[in-house]
Amino acid sequence: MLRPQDTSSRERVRLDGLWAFAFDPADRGRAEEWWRGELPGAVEMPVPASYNDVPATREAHDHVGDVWYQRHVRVPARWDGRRVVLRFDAAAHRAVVWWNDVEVGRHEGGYTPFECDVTAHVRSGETARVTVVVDNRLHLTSIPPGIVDVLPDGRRRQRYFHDFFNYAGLHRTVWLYTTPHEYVEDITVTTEVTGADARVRYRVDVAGGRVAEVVLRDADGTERARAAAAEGTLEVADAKLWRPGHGHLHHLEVRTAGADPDEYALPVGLRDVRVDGDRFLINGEPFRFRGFGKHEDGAVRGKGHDDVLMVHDFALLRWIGANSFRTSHYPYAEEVLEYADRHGVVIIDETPAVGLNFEIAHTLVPGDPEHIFAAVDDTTRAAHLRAIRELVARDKNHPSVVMWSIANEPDSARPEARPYFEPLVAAARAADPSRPVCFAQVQLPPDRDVISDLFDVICLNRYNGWYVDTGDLATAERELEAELREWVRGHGKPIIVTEYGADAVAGVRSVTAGTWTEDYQVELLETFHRVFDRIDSVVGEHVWNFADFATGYGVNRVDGNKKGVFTRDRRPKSAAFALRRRWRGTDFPE
Ligand code: BDP
Repeated sequence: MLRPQDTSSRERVRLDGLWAFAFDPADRGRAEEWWRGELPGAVEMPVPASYNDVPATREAHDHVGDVWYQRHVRVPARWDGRRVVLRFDAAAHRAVVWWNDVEVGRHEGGYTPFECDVTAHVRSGETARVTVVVDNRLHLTSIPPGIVDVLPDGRRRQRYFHDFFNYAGLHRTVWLYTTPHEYVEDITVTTEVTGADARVRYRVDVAGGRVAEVVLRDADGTERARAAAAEGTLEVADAKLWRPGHGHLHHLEVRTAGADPDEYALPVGLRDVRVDGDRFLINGEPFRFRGFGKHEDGAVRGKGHDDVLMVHDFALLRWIGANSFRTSHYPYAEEVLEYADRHGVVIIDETPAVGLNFEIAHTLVPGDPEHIFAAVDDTTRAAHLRAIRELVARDKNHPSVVMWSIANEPDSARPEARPYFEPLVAAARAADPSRPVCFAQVQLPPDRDVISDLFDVICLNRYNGWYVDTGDLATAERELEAELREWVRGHGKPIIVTEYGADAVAGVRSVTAGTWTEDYQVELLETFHRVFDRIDSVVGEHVWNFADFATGYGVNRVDGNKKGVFTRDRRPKSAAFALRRRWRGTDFPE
């Protein structure tokens, strides 16, 4: 799915800013057809943002159910006769959209975009009313899963099995954009590198028309290859490659034929990714992942995309010497991927399939199903499949994305996990044969895990010294090493430890390094690093987490999860300096 662009044939307008907004805790809006007029009792709400923390009330923070957004949109008169599309970069978790009185689209899945073609409803020059209802409820049929309880006093309470706050709303930009009626619908590019040469395989889908030309240009505008077909291979001799730390981009310029041609310019990084034995290769060179699991999370705006925080986070990644991160536990804003493309930051791109596990959830009540696979059904699996396909459809052309992670910490010990995951892995491979596929596995030794052999890279979330052998780093070191060696023996694949860490409240220090101190966090990370450095197959270390982040209520959470190496407002804890000493000055370029 292509991102909106301004080109000679296309124009886009951002509909960000303050929208009219109403909570709908009693589900009145759909029955009363609120889209037909002004929202009752509306307040103003910024877009993009999570709505939860903006109004400063407990009800807003804990809201479970529908909320309504509305604004008026003036369609420029010069758009007369064009195709007009309303696009939501994200609506968490499901939305219905009306253009004036007409429903124009609906979508489920809070972290991937959707589009509503409104051409038939637009009168250029008119002012239209756009209304969106956004439902934040998580059910056993959704990804991520959850359960909504109705309490004796009539309130709803949302339970979920993942460890970050269920922020909701219009988290990313809303666009109105135009294209010609015959337009470039999609482009798929895969790249291969052989020595100094690169090959670009491309496919262009044109709605209602055909391709006139495809030109690959280097960053300075030099033409490197050209073709006139919708599908083909472009050879680039002596190519300037995209490499970790060097986000060199070419552009594939596509023009359609006809009297009203469409133009689109796709950024392309010339690189390739391969797993060979226990090595992870980028352009044939072994790559070692150093970085974090992150979150889209900030004070007040929650999961609302913010360029300021994004650029600062990338600056901190550079400061600390990280070369990569995982989009734990959902697809991040496309701005983030584009930034990573331009700056050579490597990404493991994850679906929102987090919390498919009752063993680690602390929110179960009597009467709940015994395990997750007894709770979810074909609808859940269809939602998971859609999440994989939508992730690949959105992100397939980003050179920064080197691997798909199709789930975080599912219950991979249950025999039912295998029939659940087999078709999903196959679907991920079918959607993109060019990248390895993984999932992040929770604290289970190889002999208890029933799905890891389906994947290309062993990604392990390990909490030795924290949830296991709390406070005892000597045992943690011994057991971690023994377990990793079992993985090496059993699978012979590259291993990335995709999570390890300890909670630390910034400012709490101790010479005896007790749990929750900055000092224990440093010692725990150093313990893991000693083990990693003794095992060749460990090709990656992603600390949990880049920054402190908001969670639901919990007796083991102090104003959220404190495993950040930076605080929520991005101040370094001692661990940040320790990581910087380890990571800087190695192979990460200045
Ligand atoms: C892991 C999860 C992650 C949590 C982390 C923790 O993958 O989302 O935040 O544990 O408990 O199980 O800090």
